[in-house]
Amino acid sequence: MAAGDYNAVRNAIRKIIPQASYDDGSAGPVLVRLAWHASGTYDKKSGTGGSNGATMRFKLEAEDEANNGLEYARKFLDPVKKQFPWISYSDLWTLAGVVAIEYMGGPDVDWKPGRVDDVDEQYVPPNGRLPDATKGEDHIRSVFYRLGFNDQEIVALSGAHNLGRCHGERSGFEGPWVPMPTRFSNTYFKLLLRSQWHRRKNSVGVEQYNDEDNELMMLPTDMALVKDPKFKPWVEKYANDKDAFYKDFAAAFGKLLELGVVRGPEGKAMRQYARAKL
Ligand code: DDH
Repeated sequence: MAAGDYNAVRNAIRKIIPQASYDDGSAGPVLVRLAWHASGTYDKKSGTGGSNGATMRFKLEAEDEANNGLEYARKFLDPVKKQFPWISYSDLWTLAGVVAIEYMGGPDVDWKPGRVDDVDEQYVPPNGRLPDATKGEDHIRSVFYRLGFNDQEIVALSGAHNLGRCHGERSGFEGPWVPMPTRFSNTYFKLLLRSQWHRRKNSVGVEQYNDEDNELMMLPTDMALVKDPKFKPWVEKYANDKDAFYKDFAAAFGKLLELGVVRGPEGKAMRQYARAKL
């Protein structure tokens, strides 16, 4: 297969998404989370972090507790990397998130190749840059403003919680947000507004919000989106206007994957350049 045939890589990623014995039968949600956590370490002031360099390959970042469970996503992608050794991990992880979103019925997200892996451990960003689900709106803003997002983009990105579930042994939280966690939709926003949510301790003693039947859940940070007067209008908008959500999600997710990726004249990302600015 010719180097640079990203359509062939996309097809190979699609093939590994159905995983009969994993979660809800799909690797899709955890692949989206890998792309997000690989990118969400960015710090706009220092130019450090971000998807370029795939620094989650190194122990320090892999063991950030926010990344618990993402080893599944990385392992699902191993055969694709073997089949296409020319693609960088950083391009593969971000592309996999984009392909998974499309596969699950979500919008097409613009994606550009060119990320490079030729970095060592000194480029690993410090642990603790990813959001902590036990916190509230101030924390959410401090993380996402550091990435360069505004309130509207924060709410749009949070709509990724239409996908997947929480795993007690990974994060301490338990359960899915929506009844069909492998279909992209705006159900998460509708549920945030419409259901009655009860603050309860789950089976491992962590406080979360559950519906009456304990089937669906929300994190404290999810509830902050309907509590905060600036976030809430966006939740309402996306609950009522699926097309606006898809469009805004695609734009914000595409922007997320580009954070810290500074491309040179040939399209290759330049890690040295970003570092020289520190
Ligand atoms: Fe998330 N997320 N996320 N999330 N996330 C979890 C699962 C998934 C937070 C915490 C958690 C985004 C924002 C936030 C996905 C995508 C995105 C889990 C459960 C926690 C906890 C992990 C586990 O137990 O396996 C917090 C806090 C925030 C925040 O904004 C404050 C964003 C922006 C995205 C995105 O993709 C754009 C996805 C997908 C999952 C489901 C993973 C899975 O394995 O299933």
